[in-house]
Amino acid sequence: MTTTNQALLDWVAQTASLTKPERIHWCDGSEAEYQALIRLMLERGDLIALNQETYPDCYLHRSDPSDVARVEHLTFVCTPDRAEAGPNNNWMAPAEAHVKMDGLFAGCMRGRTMYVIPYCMGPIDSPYARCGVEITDSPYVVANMKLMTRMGRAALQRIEREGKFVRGLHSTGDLSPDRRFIMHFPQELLIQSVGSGYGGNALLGKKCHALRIASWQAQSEGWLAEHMLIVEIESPQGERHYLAAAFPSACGKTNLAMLIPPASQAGWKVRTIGDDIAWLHLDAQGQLRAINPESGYFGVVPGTNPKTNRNAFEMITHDTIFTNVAVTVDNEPWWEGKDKQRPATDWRGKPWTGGEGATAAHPNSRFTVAARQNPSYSPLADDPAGVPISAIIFGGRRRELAPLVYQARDWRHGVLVGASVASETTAAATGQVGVVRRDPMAMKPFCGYDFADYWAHWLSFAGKSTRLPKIFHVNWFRQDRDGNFMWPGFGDNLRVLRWIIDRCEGRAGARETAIGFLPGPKDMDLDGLGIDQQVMDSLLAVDAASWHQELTAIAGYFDGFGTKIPPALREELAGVKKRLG
Ligand code: OXD
Ligand code: MN
Repeated sequence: MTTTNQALLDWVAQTASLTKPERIHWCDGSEAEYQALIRLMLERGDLIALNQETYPDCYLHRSDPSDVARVEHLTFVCTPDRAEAGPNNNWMAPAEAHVKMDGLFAGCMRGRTMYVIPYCMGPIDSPYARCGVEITDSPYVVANMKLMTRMGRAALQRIEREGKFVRGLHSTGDLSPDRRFIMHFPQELLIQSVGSGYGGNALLGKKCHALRIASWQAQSEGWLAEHMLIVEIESPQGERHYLAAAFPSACGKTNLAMLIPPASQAGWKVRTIGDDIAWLHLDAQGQLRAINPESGYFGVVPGTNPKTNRNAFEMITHDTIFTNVAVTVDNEPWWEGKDKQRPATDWRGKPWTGGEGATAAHPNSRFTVAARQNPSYSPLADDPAGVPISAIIFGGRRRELAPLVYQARDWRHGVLVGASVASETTAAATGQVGVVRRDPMAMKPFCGYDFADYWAHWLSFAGKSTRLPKIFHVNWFRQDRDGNFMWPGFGDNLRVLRWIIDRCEGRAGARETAIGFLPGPKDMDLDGLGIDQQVMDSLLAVDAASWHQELTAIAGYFDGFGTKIPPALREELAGVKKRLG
């Protein structure tokens, strides 16, 4: 396979002369190609076959132990003007970054195969979809891209028709953390990543293209590229709604997107459109529509079991690549929260001995799987027109303060609600876990430009449509004084989604508070839940003193963006403060 696109041919030739691969392979995206890659990786020891009777076509990849998560401190946005990247991004001047990266890429593919992966983010015929080409020396990356994106021949044909594509150059290099960098050059539509094989750093269609570069493009073209799941909810009467929800990494987007209604919610159906990224466009009628640019899931494994996420549990019993899970004596994958078995080896392949605080599977161990394997997959994930969004939901992992659910007063207030999202950090990125940090719109690691400009862009939608989705905030993670979760979560989150839908339809009650609208005691269906009224009251309480502290923290955070902060956000903040009294 080769191409008629001269720019692509030139770039491949230049890259080959810099990186000096032994051979070049143009990926066609076929099943035969995927199987050949699997065989190659099995031979090289990059993959280990799991129990093929109980887990057919499932494989385990053990990464370098230093390469297990996104590396935010090594991720840069390289714009000519530092102010474009904003205080929310690490910045490097493009010329300096190019010199650094060229040095690291020089000769890095000697003895290796260079794979050229044309891919399409979004349904191949969608006007909202965008193409890219990733060049990599990692067969693991190619196999993952096959599961995660629409890649190969059809994507290349679209690139040849359109002429425009995002370029992504990746090499695992020598996997040294000292020579690991993830660089974005938004003006050049270019990504360069070296020294890591981990999903978020190496599958360049995902975070690098579909969020950082796409958010940049979306700003100038009038759309939104967001860290959001997209879920379809169908009532027993057949009424369908589509919700988009932004939660930080490893805060339950995959579980919410695949929710299984509990027995008490008979007749409700939930289907998944996407679990991580949404591209949102206004259509000619002013309706916000969403596509999922991905076609697979790169999900967190620990905690997955039939109670938390039966769909995911079933989906990963075949044709799945596991990364950094433990293994049982029967050669089955194992992770904390799976079942009562004891693993034989841990994620590094060492005999499992247990020990205080140790986990057998890495806390950020992952599954990679094609979306079509999900029992709750919605065929609308392939609809070129996307789905109409009724509500946008923001949320974070917060032990305290943030109530179970509240509704923003309007779009402008909703932008403040999104901009002030804070959440406890998780193992999805290297660094300390469990520390509350601001993660506006769950985009802290992914917004490709200055957050102040990004919020202004969000605010601008108010002037473009009168039919915008309603905006909500949820928090499934409130804990009592003994550290127990107060809300059951998982399937029962449907009760909250139903209140949200009913609010959108103007048929659910609410009480107005300083921070927005909250359900009153009778406004949510709690039948069969057996939750104490007192617990519900504290889940839905708005404590003025704590909120005053929060507002001060948000104002302080905004100060970090200087005079660029949109005045509307300051006004909204002042409004909440005034209402709190
Ligand atoms: C992810 C992440 O992998 O957000 O989706 O880290
Ligand atoms: Mn994510």
